[in-house]
Amino acid sequence: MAPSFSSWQLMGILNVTPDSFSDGGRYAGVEGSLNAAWRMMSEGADVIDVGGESTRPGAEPVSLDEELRRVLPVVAALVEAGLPVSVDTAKPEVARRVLQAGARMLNDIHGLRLHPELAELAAEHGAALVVMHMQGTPQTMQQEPRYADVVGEVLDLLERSVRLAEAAGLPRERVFIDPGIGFGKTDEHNRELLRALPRFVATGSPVLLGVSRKSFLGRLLNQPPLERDLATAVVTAYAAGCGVQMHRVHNVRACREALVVQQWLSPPNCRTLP
Ligand code: HH2
Repeated sequence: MAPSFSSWQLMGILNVTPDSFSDGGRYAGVEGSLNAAWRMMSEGADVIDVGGESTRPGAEPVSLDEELRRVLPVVAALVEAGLPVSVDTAKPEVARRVLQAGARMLNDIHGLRLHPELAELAAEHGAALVVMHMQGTPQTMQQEPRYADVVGEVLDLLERSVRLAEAAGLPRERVFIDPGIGFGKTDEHNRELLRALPRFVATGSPVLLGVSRKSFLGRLLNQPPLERDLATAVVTAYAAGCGVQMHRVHNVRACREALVVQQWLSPPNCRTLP
């Protein structure tokens, strides 16, 4: 999917997992997933991100067979319905099969650190790729995250991921960088990264951000995950003002409304787009 720099894009989250932190077990079967995807599209989603393995802190990894069983039928149904599909996976075999089934984007939370071949697969299929930053793994990442300079270190690692992707044949404009909010970061790290979003945008790579319902918002507002949509929309509008292009969210409608108002308020040329 060619990213558009003229305005923002919304990625709707469709977790086909029993244990995701905010929407686990919510969409029963292919039919339920398809309905949820259609609803997000009607609310303004540009792409649906299907995930078959929860990445919440401490989540257990799932086997290849189980992830394929969860993800493939849903991807096939969404593609068949003509919907643009991204898949959140760390497994090259899952990536290969969903790309063959018609997915247009891969979302790699390990930023090619575990499996650089994901970039070749995306390039072969003309797909886009998200490279996210994470310190550690979902099992260990929140134990004691440490950085000397969180923004500089995250930018450096993402630049390495982008170079790997370019070497595999992906043009830079098809590689979204993502600071990985909540992945091996304290609340203070998250805040520093959010304040530094213009520096990520200034790299010239399209930027994707995932803050939806994350626990730093829960701690700030003392709210459970399903009550964090207003806070998510506020951060989303702020991020768009910094030039972030793609927003990965659960409540598409709330975020779209926030983005429409934000864009209406922004004078022409005030956004720090590359
Ligand atoms: N966050 C989650 C999962 N995948 N991918 C990218 N690129 N950026 C993110 O911030 C990101 C991501 C975690 O959120 P969610 O999918 O709602 O939960 P879970 O991992 O428990 O399924």
